[in-house]
Amino acid sequence: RSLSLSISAVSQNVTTPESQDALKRALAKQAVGLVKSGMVIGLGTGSTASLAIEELGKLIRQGKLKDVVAVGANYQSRVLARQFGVKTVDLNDVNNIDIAFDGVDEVDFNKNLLKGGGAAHTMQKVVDSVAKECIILADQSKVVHLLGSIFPVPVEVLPLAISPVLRRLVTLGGVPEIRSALRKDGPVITDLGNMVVDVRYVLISLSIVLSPHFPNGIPNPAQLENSINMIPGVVEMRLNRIVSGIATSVLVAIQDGDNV
Ligand code: ABF
Repeated sequence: RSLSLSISAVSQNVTTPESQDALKRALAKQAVGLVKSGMVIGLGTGSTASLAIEELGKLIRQGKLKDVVAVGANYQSRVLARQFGVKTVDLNDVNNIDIAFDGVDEVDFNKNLLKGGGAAHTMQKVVDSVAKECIILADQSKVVHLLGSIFPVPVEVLPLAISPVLRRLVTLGGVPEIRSALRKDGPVITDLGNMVVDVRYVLISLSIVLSPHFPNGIPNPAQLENSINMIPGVVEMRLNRIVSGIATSVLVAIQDGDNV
């Protein structure tokens, strides 16, 4: 199994669930190997970031790392950190974060990120943006030419503003859908008390039928991010998951023999 420090070619999307788990574990170990004693670490969410928290805990328990504290981006990462013996502090208690680790749903070749599958993207973006170095952990299935190829764009919205925001998202060419809880008995509510709207761009998809050469996805993520963030009721610009310009490096795990 090999690890690459940069994105250099095309994802083949051939990862099986078992090999994907192994790639995530390899990413977690590689990332945690960068931590030094005394550092403040930012902890993201999702299965890959969770493995990094577990691996960080192992090094601390083995005495290989001392005086490391961590800032969790949400309840899940803070609970996991305690479970694995990583001391947590509040973001407001530290002056800076040395390294933040975070997962991703899609990453393009310009390090644009599509995040928010776990509805924790708001604080993830704050924590990632405070860090001197933000390392995004991506197995090869996450690499795309254009963001939005697979996942919709999540937008965190003030509950009392949900209807006008939905209308504005439609005028921007999207097909918005309020994210429901698993058992469909209500909307997903974020750690911050807001709702999440997942937006698909059907016109872009339809254009594939009309012209097979038209790219599938969002051609200009930064522009779309800005447009969405201008909508009153979208919880400021850090609440959608297209996080342009934050990742300082992307670790991509590649299965031996695959071309990514
Ligand atoms: C978080 O976890 C989210 O922003 C993203 O949606 C997800 C990544 O998933 P995983 O690491 O479980 O594949 O980082």
